[in-house]
Amino acid sequence: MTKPGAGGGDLPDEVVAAVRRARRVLVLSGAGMSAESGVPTFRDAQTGWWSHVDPAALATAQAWREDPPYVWAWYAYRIGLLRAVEPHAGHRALADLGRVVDVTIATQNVDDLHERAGSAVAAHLHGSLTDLRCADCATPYLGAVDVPDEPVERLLPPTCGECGGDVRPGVVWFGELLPTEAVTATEAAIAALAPGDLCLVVGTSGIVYPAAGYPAAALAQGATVVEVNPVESDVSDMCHHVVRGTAGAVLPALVAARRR
Ligand code: BV8
Ligand code: ZN
Repeated sequence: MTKPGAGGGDLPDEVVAAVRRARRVLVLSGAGMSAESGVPTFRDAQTGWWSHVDPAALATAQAWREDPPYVWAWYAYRIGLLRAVEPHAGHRALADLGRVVDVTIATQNVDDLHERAGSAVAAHLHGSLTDLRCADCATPYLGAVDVPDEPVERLLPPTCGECGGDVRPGVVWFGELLPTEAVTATEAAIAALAPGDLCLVVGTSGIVYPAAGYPAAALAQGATVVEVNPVESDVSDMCHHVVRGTAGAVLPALVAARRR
């Protein structure tokens, strides 16, 4: 069922055939999709300043309640990082594919790299880093965000203009519900899949639910499920094919092979 594959070069024939015949493509992307743009993944060793923290321990409402400046410092650092990075060839390949076939992207990522490459994103399942809002009254915060040049241990979050509350990132923390519109859009995209369509599972460890359950739902619709990930994940075994390579190498090769 699963086939090793190298970087972008020798894609399994069945994977090329699958992308050629698909009328609809659902892309389920995770942090590995952004890795080659320079955005650290969630569970690979955290690079730099935050190598001493467990992101999952910081991405909780409890951590925020206990120490908003500590949690905000981490998100401000990530907002600053995002300002300095660009989409890579894999993001652009998906945008190219979306111009010739019906591509729906449901991402766990809180960055805007798919959009900046030209893709429409149907669902940000875990929210968006730069959708800031008041933690108390939920008023969107559109003001300036000071980002330290160097990561700092603590940083006062911006203040809500309506109620004076702390401003929080618009991401979904562990224990929080996913945005209804994101779940609805993803479930509708899965329901629209038919045999012969394709689900690309790109750069996710397949650990976080309910997002990690979507590849199985696509499989149940009869879609061909293909994983693009340099290493095995928790969803590899359920995929029809796996291409052991990076998003930045495999996706351009896959989209180019479709054209041939
Ligand atoms: C919820 C935003 C209701 C914040 C994140 C069953 C059902 C429902 C919920 C649960 C359940 N069981 C447990 C739960 C609770 C929890 C959960 O799933 N816990 C896990 C740890 C077991 N889920 C929730 O709390 C969700 N809420 O369901 O509400 C509820 C509530 C309580 C109890 C029950 C129900 C909310 C989850 C959202 C959490 N927020 N992020 C932020 O960004 O700071 S999750 C976080 O992990 C990121 O968003 C990330 O996207 C996500 C998943 O990680 P991945 O994207 O997979 O990234 P990771 O680093 O893990 O892996 C990277 C992969 O890329 C690797 O495989 C690597 O090999 C690969 N890679 C590396 N380089 C490349 C590459 N691939 C390709 N190319 C490369 N170059
Ligand atoms: Zn407020």
